[in-house]
Amino acid sequence: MLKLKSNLVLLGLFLMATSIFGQDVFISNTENRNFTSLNGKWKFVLDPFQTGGMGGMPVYKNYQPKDKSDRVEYGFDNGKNLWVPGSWNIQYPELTYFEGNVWYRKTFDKPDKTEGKRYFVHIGAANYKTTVSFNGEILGHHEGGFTPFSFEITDLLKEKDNFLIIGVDNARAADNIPSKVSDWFNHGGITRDVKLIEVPSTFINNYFLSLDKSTLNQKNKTLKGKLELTGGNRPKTARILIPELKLNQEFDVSIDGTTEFSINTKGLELWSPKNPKLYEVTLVAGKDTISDQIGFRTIEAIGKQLVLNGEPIFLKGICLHDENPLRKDRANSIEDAQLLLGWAQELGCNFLRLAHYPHQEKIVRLADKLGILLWEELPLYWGIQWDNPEVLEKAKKQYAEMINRDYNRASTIIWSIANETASIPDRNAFLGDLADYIRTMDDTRLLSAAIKKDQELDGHPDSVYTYNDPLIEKLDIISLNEYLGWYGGAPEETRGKSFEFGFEKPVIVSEFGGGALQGYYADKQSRWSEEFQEHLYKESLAMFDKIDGLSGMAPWILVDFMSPLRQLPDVQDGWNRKGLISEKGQKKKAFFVLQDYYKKK
Ligand code: GCB
Repeated sequence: MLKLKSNLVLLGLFLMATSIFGQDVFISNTENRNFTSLNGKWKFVLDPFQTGGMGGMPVYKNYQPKDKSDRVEYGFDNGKNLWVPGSWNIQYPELTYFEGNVWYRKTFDKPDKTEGKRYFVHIGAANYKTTVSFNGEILGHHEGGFTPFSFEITDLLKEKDNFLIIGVDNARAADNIPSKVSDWFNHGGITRDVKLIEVPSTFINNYFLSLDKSTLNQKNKTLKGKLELTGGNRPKTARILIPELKLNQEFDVSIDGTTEFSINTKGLELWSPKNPKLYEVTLVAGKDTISDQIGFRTIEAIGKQLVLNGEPIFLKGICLHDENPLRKDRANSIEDAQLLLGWAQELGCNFLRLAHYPHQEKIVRLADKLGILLWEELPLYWGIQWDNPEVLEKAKKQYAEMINRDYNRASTIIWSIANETASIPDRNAFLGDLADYIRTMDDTRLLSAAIKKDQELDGHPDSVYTYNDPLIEKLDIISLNEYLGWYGGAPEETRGKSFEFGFEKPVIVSEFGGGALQGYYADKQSRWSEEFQEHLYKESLAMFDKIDGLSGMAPWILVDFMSPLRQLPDVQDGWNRKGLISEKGQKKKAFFVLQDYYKKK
């Protein structure tokens, strides 16, 4: 017994270790690289008590009994499969509410022609804590359920029977991001694509291209860029090609692997919702070549106006979760992205708030193609441990992963740093620090946070709503979540209200709304009826429309979404019903109210 216990403690310590073999290199634009998909069926072993080993044996070692007398108390071979990418909760009824650890295993042979190549396992997202091992060695760990990461396996790759074992733990914890309680389903597992990426020994792991703001009004605009190279033997020069602009320019590579450059363009067309112009851009460094489709634009907050490419713009938006309600799974394919963006376009949107965590990269890329502006955020949501410096470090790391992934997407114009967080000194310090950090990484977007008035839960006594959260000082846009008419008060009470802000900044209504069960028709006073929601939308839009400096809206929310917090029988049944579309894809009456408002805007 004692032996077993100490083995488990050792195992725990070992699992805590940082990367041993794997190099945790951030690799962007994986879709346009050479890769083998590792999606599909993976064998799994359930580990509800998160021990990492059964019978004292680490699961990642993939032990098999040597002979008939040997004791091994787990086994992948005769076990069941989980589909990757996908939430485990929807794949077996007994996993519906499972929160704990699951070990996934995939076996594969060495790809052909590996000479001079490096191999990385890239995971689009796994919720929430991940341990990645390969051929019995721990490569490293990752925390955060929505951002990508990769580990190198080059030195461990064998001709035959390689095994990749990934432990994913979705247990909620107070020091996680999000923290213990959130209003969405805690889909566990490897929820996005897994790829085996092949690159030359020295390769371009990331690059950052944008329009130099100061040249917006010039005829010949400048692009600024940064290139990151990984590996020894760096080339002395690299090259950028944009054939449509007749551009083929060489620049010097600096010794540390990170190179900054700028290039002059002639006749550059700007990206905008009306003209989502993307250029084919190719970067070449040594033996590596990578291509991407990139748009160029500027976004600014000037006084109370939001200004895109020098022109004021109104954001006709809606909030969205990264879930396909028809499959009850995390969205993880281009078809899922098309479904959601198709609905948003039908509503008349030019803007989406991707709530409350980084959505799949495919939706961001599709928004680039369709000309839909985006707000992206991390789940810095209810109950975050603001006084915990480790949580701040996690937030910075996850933010860096999101920026590294989406920096080159013209559609993303806003990074939001928090949702509905009370203004207390620890929170202000935490978010202030995070805002400064984000600005050091990216000066091509605006910062915001969804602010909520503290007194909302006590009803809505004031006729003038004043927003003076000190956090706004750090932000470019004031965004507010306001549920008058749903949480406290009746929809008609919106009539006497007005808004005041202690800051000269553009305003976005980042949430408002109310629940309705699609197909339940009654009078407009009846909660949960489509008429109630319709009435609430009419009243709320009239109230918000009067805001001086109103630059956009993103009501809550496009589609009903899964949430364990919502258990009202026959109405919610595990779904947050504030969608304008039901989980079966049927539009509610309020959909048309918003559609009409956007048509006239
Ligand atoms: C909010 C939250 C959102 C919830 C929503 C609601 O303020 O930001 O995550 O789902 O309200 O439905 O109550």
